[in-house]
Amino acid sequence: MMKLNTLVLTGALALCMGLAISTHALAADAKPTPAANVDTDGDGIPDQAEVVLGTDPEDPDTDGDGINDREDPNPTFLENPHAKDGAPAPFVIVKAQVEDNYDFAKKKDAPDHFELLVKNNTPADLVGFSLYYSVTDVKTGKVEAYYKKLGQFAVPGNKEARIHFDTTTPGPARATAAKEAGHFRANPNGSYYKTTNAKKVLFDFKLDGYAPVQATVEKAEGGAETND
Ligand SMILES: [Ca+2]
Ligand SMILES: [Ca+2]
Ligand SMILES: [Ca+2]
Ligand SMILES: [Ca+2]
Repeated sequence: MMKLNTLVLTGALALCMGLAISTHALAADAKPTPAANVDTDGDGIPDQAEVVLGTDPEDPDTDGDGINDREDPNPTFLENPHAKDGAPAPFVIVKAQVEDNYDFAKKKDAPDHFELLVKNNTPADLVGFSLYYSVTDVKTGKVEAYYKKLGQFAVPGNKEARIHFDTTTPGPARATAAKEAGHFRANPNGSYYKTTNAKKVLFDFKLDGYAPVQATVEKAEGGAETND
């Protein structure tokens, strides 16, 4: 079974790499593309092939399951790793948004992205969150899922905090955006950004040692990748 998966993956990769190379060859006459064979994240898949595969060229493990994109039989899916039980969470999800977002810091509309508003119900700061989320394409039934540990992201005692999954820009702009508190990277080649079909999004948000808290939200057809 592993061998079959590997063969299938290798075939898909060869196809994608072939597409990337032929695209480059066509473009080469008009304008050389020096970045054609660049593998920014070092996972063994060139950036251009990652676009075709639907994986993230700036993340060697797009779905966060610990398996490198090149070795992962399904690089944009994993089962939910969160334990279902545990003590009641000391926070609530106030709001889950997938479109019509508003950047409160910059006081203007932001491009559609995932966003959670979380409220800490205790006086102590909370740190140690992880998020599992799935995106189901209502039209095709295809499901993508991702897992992220949110590192030092903190929700201050008795306060609210926003978490944005909107860092999809490449290169230096990404590095700048990643430094903003509460902003995390999302797969720029995932279905959320690449198709305008309606989506169902499930968030499973967990603080270490506690039961997860879930929220679901539906994204209407159309509107992907554009500002409100
Ligand atoms: Ca790569
Ligand atoms: Ca990658
Ligand atoms: Ca993976
Ligand atoms: Ca996977």
